[in-house]
Amino acid sequence: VERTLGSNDKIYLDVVNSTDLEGVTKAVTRPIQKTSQIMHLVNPIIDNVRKIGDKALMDYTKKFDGVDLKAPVLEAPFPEEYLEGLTQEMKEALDLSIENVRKFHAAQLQKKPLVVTTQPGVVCSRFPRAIEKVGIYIPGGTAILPSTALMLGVPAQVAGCKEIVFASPPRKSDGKVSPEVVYVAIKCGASKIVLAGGAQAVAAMAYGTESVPKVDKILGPGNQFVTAAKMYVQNDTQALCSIDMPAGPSEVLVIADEDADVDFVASDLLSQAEHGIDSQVILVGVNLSDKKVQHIQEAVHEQALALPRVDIVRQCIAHSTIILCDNYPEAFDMSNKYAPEHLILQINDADRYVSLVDNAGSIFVGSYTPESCGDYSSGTNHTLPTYGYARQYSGANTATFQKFITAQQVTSEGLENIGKAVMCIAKVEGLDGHRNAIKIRMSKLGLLPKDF
Ligand code: HSO
Ligand code: ZN
Repeated sequence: VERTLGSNDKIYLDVVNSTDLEGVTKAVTRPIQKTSQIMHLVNPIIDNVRKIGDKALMDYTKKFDGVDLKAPVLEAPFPEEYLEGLTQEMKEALDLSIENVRKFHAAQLQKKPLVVTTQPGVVCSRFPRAIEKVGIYIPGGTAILPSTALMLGVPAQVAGCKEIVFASPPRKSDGKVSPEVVYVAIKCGASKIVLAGGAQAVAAMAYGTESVPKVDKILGPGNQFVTAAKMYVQNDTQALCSIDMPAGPSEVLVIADEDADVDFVASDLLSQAEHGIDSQVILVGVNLSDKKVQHIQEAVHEQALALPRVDIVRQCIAHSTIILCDNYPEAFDMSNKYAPEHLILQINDADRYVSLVDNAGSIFVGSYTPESCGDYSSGTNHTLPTYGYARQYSGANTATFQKFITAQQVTSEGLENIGKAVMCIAKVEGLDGHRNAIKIRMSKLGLLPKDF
């Protein structure tokens, strides 16, 4: 069977051998982020919202979203009419997902205080405190994303954030946000929904306006304008605002072997591909026969044609690749180098291989664990590091909404144990004030060593 390369009519992936270094490099290279290039468009928006406040925010909503609002913020308790159209079935689906995400994230809360006696008389401790005010951005655009609202809203509530603010661009049709997002806002105890999107929504939450509270941290995915605005505000000491993580297009890497179900593999590749034309989709095959590769290609093509977002999928698959490896360690090595946001293992005894994973946002283990489960309902978070940042970032979790404070208590006995070391290091640093703070105490206690 001839290997099929991408063609115009068939929705096929490119196929490269792992020994084809150029082909592999092309397959795993992420698109260049244009954040710095669009800063000049984002800067004036941020400035205006910062200086003028609500009026600027509403002007941008009119300009970019085509909605003429009377007020830019919806306050809790949210009016009943905003839940219009929400079915019982949808409520139950959201309830189940919210509960699973709540369970998993509540289990991440530190139960016992962390207290360590490092030396007799020297007690160190660490305890979490919730970040007081958080802003959660929920994108509008080609798909409504109540799942993003719950993936960030639930952990914020679990962590104990005092104020949770949602922001999402209003719909052109009626100037509202989707009832699913409003429902999640109620379930998470959000106090406000800012009816705005883009850089203007980020600026409003970072600096505050007459009706938008200034928050301490902004989270959530968004387009390049949202990302650029988040990058800007996290570097502005006037905003004093942190962000979740750098964001790039969503991505999946599937590792499959000869026993994998071709329909399952194809469905996982496509569920990622439908996110956007810039999504990254990679299949790493372990010892796949030519016939298997061909069957996967056909399954991708057949399933893609049946998807409403086939046009997006076609463009994404056009730059997606199957990389053929000879063995499992090679496949995992490839995956660790790429550091995918999502890693799906459709291989025999998949759970035995999890220990080989060093870099990934979240792992989907075994053939009955599609990414969709984690995207919505299993309990893990779907806000994950993209763009290779899985090397150093974790996905959103309960600690994302907390900071940790440390404390120490030193007794006279403790001072006797560490005082000399402190004075010694302070001396080499030329910081006599530091040295003195120890010396004064030790000499009052009659503990000062002769040579000090
Ligand atoms: N896979 C996306 C999350 C998502 N999927 C939202 C569906 N809705 C990024 O992790
Ligand atoms: Zn998804």
